[in-house]
Amino acid sequence: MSEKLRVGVIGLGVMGADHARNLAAGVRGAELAAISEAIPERAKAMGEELGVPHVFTSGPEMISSGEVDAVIIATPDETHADLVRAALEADLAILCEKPLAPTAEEARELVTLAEAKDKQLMSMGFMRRFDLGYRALRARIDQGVDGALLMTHSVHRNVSAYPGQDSSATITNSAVHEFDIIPWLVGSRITKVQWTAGRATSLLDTRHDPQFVLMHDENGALHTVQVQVHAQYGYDVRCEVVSERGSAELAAVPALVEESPVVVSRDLTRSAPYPADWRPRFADAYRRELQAWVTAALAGTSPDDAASPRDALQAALIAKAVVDSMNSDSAIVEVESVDEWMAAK
Ligand code: ISE
Repeated sequence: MSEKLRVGVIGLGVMGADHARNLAAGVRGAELAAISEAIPERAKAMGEELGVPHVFTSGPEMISSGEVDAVIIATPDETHADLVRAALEADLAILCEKPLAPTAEEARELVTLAEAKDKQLMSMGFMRRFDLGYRALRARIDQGVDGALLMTHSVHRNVSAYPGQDSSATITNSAVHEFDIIPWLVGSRITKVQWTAGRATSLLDTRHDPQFVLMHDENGALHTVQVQVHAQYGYDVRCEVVSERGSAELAAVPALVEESPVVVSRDLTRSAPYPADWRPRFADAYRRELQAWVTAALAGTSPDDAASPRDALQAALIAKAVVDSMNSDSAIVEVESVDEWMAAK
């Protein structure tokens, strides 16, 4: 491996373009060595904008080119599994945006492949683990300053729903972030879940919105998740941790300091902006995630804090159980443990 980690970004949609820009802006120990994008004009334009040495229109070609030590996979969801397989075979370090694979069966095969490697070089892009707010909540729970944990309450709202998706996508694409972060936060496995929904917004006819999920962990704590993908007013992620002697929550929308460093009070109103989507909200987390992944890859490992392929599979198994509950009249559904799922064939 050269002195710097030569990183290639595959897929230049919104997430891939952000990762490429972050790398070009400077991540210690890394260089943006290559980009790949199926739309040639987009690949060329970004190659010129960022001065990237190698521009590809095929991810597999980049992977086998010998020009990169590491890849970020940010292509459309259904292409992740094949690219992960190819990158694992080429012994590259991998940072893959969720999901790992379209089904839990395919994810099992990829986890097996990833874990068979001598070096664990693969992380999944569950960036909330690098958000300072979630990290502070986790540290507080670990220290036990508020006594035993009883409940958590999460809210996850998007401005407008992606077109062409149904109600289950709210669970597998959006709530899956809570299915990753809550067990990580509280250090306990989710054992059973129940989906429910009430009155739906009249502004969306492609899926039920909002939706509500109840989860139980193996310590008996209860976790509620309210997801609303067509909330209109702003991108809003909240989390409150309720313990015996107190409660702690993420501070209100971390001010979009660069764009709007002030809260304005005027005309009997105090107002602060909301981000339009998750990228400004988690911009700092994305940068920290990238830096941790690069530093670990240079040391021949992956960051302890990042979600592993096995963690991503566990979050997908929770999502699967929630969708089963949705499809069975809000039944309470047991969540398969990832260890049992891996052992079963
Ligand atoms: C999107 O795909 C993401 O991954 C965002 O982080 C999440 O907040 C949003 O709900 C998803 O649609």
